[in-house]
Amino acid sequence: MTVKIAHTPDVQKFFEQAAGFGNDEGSPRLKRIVQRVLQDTARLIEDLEISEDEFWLAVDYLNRLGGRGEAGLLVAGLGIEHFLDLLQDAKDAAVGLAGGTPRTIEGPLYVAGAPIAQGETRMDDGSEADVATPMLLEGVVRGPDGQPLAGATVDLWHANTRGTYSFFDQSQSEYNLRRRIITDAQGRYRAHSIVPSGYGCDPQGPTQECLDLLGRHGQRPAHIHFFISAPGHRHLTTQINLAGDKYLWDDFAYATRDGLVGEVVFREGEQGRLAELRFDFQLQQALGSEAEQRSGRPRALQHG
Ligand code: MBD
Ligand code: FE
Repeated sequence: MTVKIAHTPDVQKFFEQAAGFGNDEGSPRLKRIVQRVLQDTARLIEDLEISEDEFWLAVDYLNRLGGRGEAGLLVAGLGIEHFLDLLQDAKDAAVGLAGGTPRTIEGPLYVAGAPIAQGETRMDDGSEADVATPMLLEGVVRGPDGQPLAGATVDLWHANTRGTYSFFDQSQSEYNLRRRIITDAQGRYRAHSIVPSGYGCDPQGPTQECLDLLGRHGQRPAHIHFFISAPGHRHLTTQINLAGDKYLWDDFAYATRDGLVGEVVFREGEQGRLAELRFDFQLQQALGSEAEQRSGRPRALQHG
């Protein structure tokens, strides 16, 4: 026998009350969202006959997830961050907005305020010189009609050879492998860095704990993140995912997309093996000044 009460007027009224509908304070928007969360949670509990043990395990899980700062990692791993891209793509298609480099997820590991360089810069601090392959990463940022954009900001970040990111990995130097490069008069950016390794979720962390129960791994292919922006143009959040990586099309965060695969070419330089990666970006026109900005997602050192 299944007993259900979530749909009854009494319970609906109760959730409205809990969501603050009975007062004139607070945020109407948040009230609407919380009411919906309560309704949907109640329906989920009834429909899947969630036991008390399951419910309290989930509450404890959220505590542990937040305690480890992994909420942003879990939403990436469950594909919700990718869903936001699919939804924005569909909204764009519905109004005929197309063209340019595809967007893909930001991920949880951006840090604001990276050093700014004009045209060209080195990104690595040299600490992995004995194990890393040097990488020359360069390309052109173009506008909708293909003309190069001078003065565009290429804000890029990537992992080291162990797949970890500075700031979150406290053993790395400040802003290691994080830079903002302003494109030169020909729209070019050039970074001297190292070939990154793929990221893996902390095997001991709550995100991997969930993925284990889903029978999934928590690995990403080697990749490089980008925010690209220029006055009058639509902000682009994207990544280059590296061809040849075992996880290229088996990314736990579903970030790899057609048009975002980078081919690293290896050659023998004077100092040994050198990797070269060329990747151009194309921005759309901004339809309003809002479109020039990245999302308002809270980020590390955003207000620093
Ligand atoms: C990453 O480096 C990343 O890019 C994403 C999306 C999730 C976890 C780690
Ligand atoms: Fe990443």
